[in-house]
Amino acid sequence: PRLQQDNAPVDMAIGEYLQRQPGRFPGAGWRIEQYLRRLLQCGKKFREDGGNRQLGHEWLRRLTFAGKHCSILIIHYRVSIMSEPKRLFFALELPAEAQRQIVHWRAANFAEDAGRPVAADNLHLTLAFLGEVSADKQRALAALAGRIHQPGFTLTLDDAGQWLRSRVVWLGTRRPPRGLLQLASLLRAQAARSGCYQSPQPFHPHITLLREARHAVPIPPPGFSWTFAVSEFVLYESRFSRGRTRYTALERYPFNKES
Ligand code: 3AM
Repeated sequence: PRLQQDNAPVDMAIGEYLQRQPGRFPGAGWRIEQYLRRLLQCGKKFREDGGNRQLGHEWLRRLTFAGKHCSILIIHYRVSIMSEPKRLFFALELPAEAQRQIVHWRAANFAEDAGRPVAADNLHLTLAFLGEVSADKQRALAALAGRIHQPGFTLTLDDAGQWLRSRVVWLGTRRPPRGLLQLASLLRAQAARSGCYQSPQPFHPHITLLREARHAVPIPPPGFSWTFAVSEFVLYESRFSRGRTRYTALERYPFNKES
């Protein structure tokens, strides 16, 4: 086999494998894990070094070994991920500039001990929470979402508050656009019909800013506002790993351009 400087697909599969919690594969799993870690390091060094021959040969030797002995494990791992239920929700993403400004505003207006701040790139407006969803159900829900046709809308975030019961401080809108309410209501109805439990509480569009806000915190007086155009909604996966929640966009659904 030829030495290739770019072996991204292999690195990606191994990287993903290593991200999983240790102990998923009993027996020789941890040995293979150590081996793969060294393999990744070796490939990284080889690339950084601009193709040093000796490193390259070591990497190739390790890759060949991994190819023989680890590919079955990696395939098992991939299949197990694909068939695991995922925690999903539909939401609106915030433009990067709005995220930046909101995080800045939050830092200036809330005490550090007010609650646990949601990371900037995790800020979102939930439309429908789906819960743990199998691959089949995900396909069905994604197909239904893909059939939604509606024009985009403009969202103004000019309201804030706290829910003591769920311990969150949120940012919202005083006049929710009709398009937003329609979209959430449709996604929730589709979710409910597909067997995803939907909370009976009315939809209150909000962006969670702080979690674990146990005590009442002073809410900044009106006067703040962010306005942006919303041109799509997103299906997100929520994963908890290494002590933090990560949201990954799985599919994007652009609104109709015209109107
Ligand atoms: O947009 P926020 O942060 O309010 O609270 C969870 C988060 O909403 C909510 O779904 C969003 C993405 O995780 N969520 C989590 N579990 C839920 C549940 N059982 C839930 N919403 C309703 N029911």
